[in-house]
Amino acid sequence: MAEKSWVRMVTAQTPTNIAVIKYWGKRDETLILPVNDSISVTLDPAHLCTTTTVAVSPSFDQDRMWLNGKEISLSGGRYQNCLREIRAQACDVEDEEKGIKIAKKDWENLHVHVASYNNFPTAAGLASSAAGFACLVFALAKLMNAKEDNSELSAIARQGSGSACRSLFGGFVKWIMGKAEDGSDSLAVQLVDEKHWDELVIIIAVVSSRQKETSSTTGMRDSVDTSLLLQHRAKEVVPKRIKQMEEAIKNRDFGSFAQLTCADSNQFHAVCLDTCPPIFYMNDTSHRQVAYTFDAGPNAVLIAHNRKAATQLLQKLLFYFPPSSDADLNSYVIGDKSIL
Ligand code: 2P0
Repeated sequence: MAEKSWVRMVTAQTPTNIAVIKYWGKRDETLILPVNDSISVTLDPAHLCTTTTVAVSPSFDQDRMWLNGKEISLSGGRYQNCLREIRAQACDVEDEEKGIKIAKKDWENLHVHVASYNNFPTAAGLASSAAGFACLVFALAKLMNAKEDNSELSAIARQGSGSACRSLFGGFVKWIMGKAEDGSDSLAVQLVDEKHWDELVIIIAVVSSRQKETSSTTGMRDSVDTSLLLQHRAKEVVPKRIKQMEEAIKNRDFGSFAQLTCADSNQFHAVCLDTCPPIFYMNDTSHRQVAYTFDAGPNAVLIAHNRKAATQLLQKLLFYFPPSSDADLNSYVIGDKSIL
């Protein structure tokens, strides 16, 4: 390695994803292994994404991270697991332009600094951890010249936050729950890319950007411990639904797609109600929306068939819930899959 003055930096941008067949419940809390497969659609990075810059320098004496400009601790197990796993994959780096040479074995003693920004509310049920951990792992992989493909990286991002594994790909993505005890086969695969169904338009009606009261981690732990409906859902319902959803996506069958998406959102919230103590992710405004799918927060994710349908829907939403006159409804975020 050369002298102490150099810094190597990489910046990456990763969009969030919205599940249409939901992940809810872990069979292993440390490795973050789910009780069922899930399927999501990755949003347009222009609207909901995390931008992360990672830097390495021999002058850094510890790993540090800033989220939206505020320093956060990296001591938690999830960050530590991601950092350890990605360091294990680090390779030689040679940047001739800057005169930087890092040997594989040097990575053990080098520290990283991470600066990450979300362009949307953090932890309001808009999957900020999904974009965040996916982006962190992807950026570190580039920084450290790791050779893993996106599916292999997804298995590392999964250990930061389950839903993060699905943000390593655009288009429609499946997180395969896997069978292995070490979690090596619990990873994401792309079902179809963003061009396959590019007329779909996703509208997110932000009814609250406040931090949610029950974190997904705590909520799903309580559901696994107490909800019988969750057991039934994971074993009987989701496996069939995954097959039907894959078929609907492949055939661009909007009727089946919408029916499955709504049914799965409803069942996910039914599991939350079946949990002891019950979890309420939707508020009164959410119930007044014409909703397609709700995540672990009150915001409605509406998926329109095409631009024309989206325009009509947005006109109605703006008429009935104008952002300025309803304090509980702040804004609409429009994700146009066609420009993913
Ligand atoms: C999903 N959600 O499939 C489901 C639907 C929320 C409702 O994945 O504990 O933040 O970090 O693995 O990934 C949110 O859970 O939870 C989530 P952890 P995560 O998108």
